[in-house]
Amino acid sequence: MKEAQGKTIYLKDYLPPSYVIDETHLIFKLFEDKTLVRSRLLMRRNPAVGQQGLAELVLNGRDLELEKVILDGEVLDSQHYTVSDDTLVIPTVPDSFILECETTIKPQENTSLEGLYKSRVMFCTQCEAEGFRKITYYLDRPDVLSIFTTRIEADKTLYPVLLSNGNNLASGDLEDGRHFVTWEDPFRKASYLFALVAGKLKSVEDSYITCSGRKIQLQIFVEEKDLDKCDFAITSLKKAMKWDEDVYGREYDLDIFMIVAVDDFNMGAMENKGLNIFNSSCVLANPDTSTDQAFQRIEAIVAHEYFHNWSGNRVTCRDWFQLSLKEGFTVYRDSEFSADMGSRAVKRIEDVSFLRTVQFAEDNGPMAHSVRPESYMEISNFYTVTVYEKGAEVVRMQANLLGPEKFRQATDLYFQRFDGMAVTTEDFVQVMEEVSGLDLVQFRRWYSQAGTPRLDVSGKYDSQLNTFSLTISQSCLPTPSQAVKDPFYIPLRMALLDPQGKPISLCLELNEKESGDNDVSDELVLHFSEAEQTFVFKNVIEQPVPVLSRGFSAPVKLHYPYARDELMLLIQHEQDGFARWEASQQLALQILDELLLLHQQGKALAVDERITAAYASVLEAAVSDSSLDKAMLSNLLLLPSEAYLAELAEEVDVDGIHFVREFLRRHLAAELETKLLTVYEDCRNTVPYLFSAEEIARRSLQNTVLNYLACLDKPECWELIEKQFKTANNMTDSSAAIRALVNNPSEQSKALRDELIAGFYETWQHENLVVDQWFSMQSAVSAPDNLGQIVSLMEHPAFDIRNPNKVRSVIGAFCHNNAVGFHQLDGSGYDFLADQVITLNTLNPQIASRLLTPLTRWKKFSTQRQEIMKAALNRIKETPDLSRDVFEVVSKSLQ
Ligand code: B3K
Ligand code: ZN
Repeated sequence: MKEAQGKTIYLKDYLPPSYVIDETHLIFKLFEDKTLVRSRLLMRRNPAVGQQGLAELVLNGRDLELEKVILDGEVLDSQHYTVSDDTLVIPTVPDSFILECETTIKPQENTSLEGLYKSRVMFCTQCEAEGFRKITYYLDRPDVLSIFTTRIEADKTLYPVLLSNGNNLASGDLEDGRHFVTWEDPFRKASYLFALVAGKLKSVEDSYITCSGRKIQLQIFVEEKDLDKCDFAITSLKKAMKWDEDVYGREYDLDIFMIVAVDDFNMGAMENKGLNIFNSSCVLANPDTSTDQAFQRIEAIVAHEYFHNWSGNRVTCRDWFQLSLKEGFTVYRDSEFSADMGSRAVKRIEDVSFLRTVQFAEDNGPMAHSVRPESYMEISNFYTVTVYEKGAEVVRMQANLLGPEKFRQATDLYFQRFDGMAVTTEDFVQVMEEVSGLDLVQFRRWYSQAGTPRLDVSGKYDSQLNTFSLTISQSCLPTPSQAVKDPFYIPLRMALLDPQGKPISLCLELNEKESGDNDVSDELVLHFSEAEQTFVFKNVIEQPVPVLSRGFSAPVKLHYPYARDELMLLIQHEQDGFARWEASQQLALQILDELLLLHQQGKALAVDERITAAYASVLEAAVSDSSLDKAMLSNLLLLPSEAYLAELAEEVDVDGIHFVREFLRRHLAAELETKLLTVYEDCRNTVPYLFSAEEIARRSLQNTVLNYLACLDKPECWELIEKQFKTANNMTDSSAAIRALVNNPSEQSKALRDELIAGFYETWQHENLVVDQWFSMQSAVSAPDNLGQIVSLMEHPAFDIRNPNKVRSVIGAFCHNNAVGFHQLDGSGYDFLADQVITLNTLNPQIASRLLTPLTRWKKFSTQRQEIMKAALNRIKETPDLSRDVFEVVSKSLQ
């Protein structure tokens, strides 16, 4: 193990920088074998630290060949500085000075996709979090803000387009067929927001007039073949710009906003100032090649990156422990934007499903950390669902506590007070407190304590006193380095329904300490903050049914012993879309649990037909009332996913979960066949594709129903599927036809699936992003012997282990989403993943480390599986030259 590999960085050790960089001037000379980087930094001692700071200058740098260091015009002799793997140290510098460095880097050999690298024919950068240090020596930390100018020189034929942040200052021709462009970004920014792109790119252009009447030029740069897939992203960008003006009063600042699509990219996109770089899968779309889900994802990600211009770029993080300051807040902002663009209730359902499946599992695993982590070895490992999605829930709770007006006042103050600064989550909460007058002392535990709180709730109706008492207790399991948790403050937006499903006027008996809003209304927020509390409602004349968390008002696990008839009542009558859906999930969960127990005991499976009745009424409503939101209805028909069932289980019975869930799907399909067919016919439509909330909802319901019909194993249903595939005028419908067949083991289903999959490739082999979908459909096939298929997909000419999208669509889709295939008892899936992680460890540590997640969850499985999973982890751990990324995850998960 290298020394740097196991080094832990702690939040408590944070020190402000000893030096600041007022100006950063960069010159890049791009060549086919190397790039020369010359930096000129105008630096001085940090006045906020004064002489107390370190006198020596320590710059970060990695994988750089240092050619020359010049201090105030004098070339430094090598005895006046020291270079290590990670730093350049100059022991003595004046209080104010100009430092120039010349370095050589090899973007062509950079497979980590961090720093400056080559993606196919173009140069591009990814600097967050610590990639800038792979470009030049620098104070590569988010609290060092500088004005950047960047000159790029390159061959004019190969790289006619040269881009960086800010405004184009100058351009011109050079000798030998080369040219240059100089960019200046007038806004001070941290190095993680630096970007450079060079390539033979074409652009789609548009403009946007801001609320103050300024005209902003909008450009999306792509390879020529993708010019037909930019319109949607441009439209999304304009919607996001308008929304941020309307909802947050935020106007764009530069005169130009550029997006570049890149094929090789480690994540979704990056908010570099004025020059966002996107994974091509998160920006390129047209109806022929993209599903509704892909469109919605693009709309959300374009908005997310755009929103970062204020929540991230203008106001940034003091250190990387504060990452959720920008990410949690920006996810909250983008989810509200999406809610406003489409169906609010459905967006909430989707977000909560994701949170509960993925984030709750993270909270329960070896990498569990708080929204503001205390320590890390490799910061790239902390771009997590906890920092992003749970962080967004924590902002949402504050927004709800303050209410819309106060929250807007608070965000206005936050942006105004901290504009151009690097701040902390504490600064954010303080502003919320200052504006609202609320005491958020206990609330802050959401930032500092890891783990998902569990709430056990019981209800007691007293028909003599006409009271209903809710007793709630909270607990939270230990997480690494946090054995004991203090109670969280948990807001519960709740209601009580009478036996007819009507909300009751709530009158809460207040104790010595006020613990709830006292206004009489149908709904109130319980302020639950102690280990255990009882809330008593007066004037309740009949036994009520409680609704405990409308809109999922806090990220907790709620346990209430609902009787099934109570759930049926909520499914029929509850007015909050999320809570209604939640009741249907609870009903399905109870029934699936019961089936699993019967299956494990070797008994015959019998289904409680109340679920069939509930689904029947949803299907009837779909036909009888065209005003209902079909996306909501589609969600009401979805059984909890295998991944969520696994998350909820003490010990995951992989095959049992798959078996009973499929059994229930088939049972519902058989019982509801006629109704399903009616809804399918009702939803089928051959009008030209339209991306609208209503049309997306229609297709969603149609394809959910098709999924059930596919379970019936009937020739008529195969015909339907084949017909949908062949006549579809959009990717949503044609790929849904294939996906309807992935879980069906029957021979006819397999034969049809193979035929459609072959046809799909035939049609789309020239479209890189569609080929990714083609890969992932096959990786999702839930068959015990699917690993062989995965191995052969990796030999397909279109597969490339250096391309993260390909890795995700084959290896990721199999190991993360195909439990039955991955968790084979012979350990073949685990060995396969270990092999891939070991290969990727050298090529791309970030991707290697992310892929590892399913193995780290070994504690959730049977002892037999645990042993083989641990053996695979140990094999990875023994690999020489393990990257810091993989080392951190593998060592923490074996502790
Ligand atoms: N801020 C980037 C993520 C960078 C990830 C670095 N490993 C994208 C985003 O959250 O918008
Ligand atoms: Zn972000």
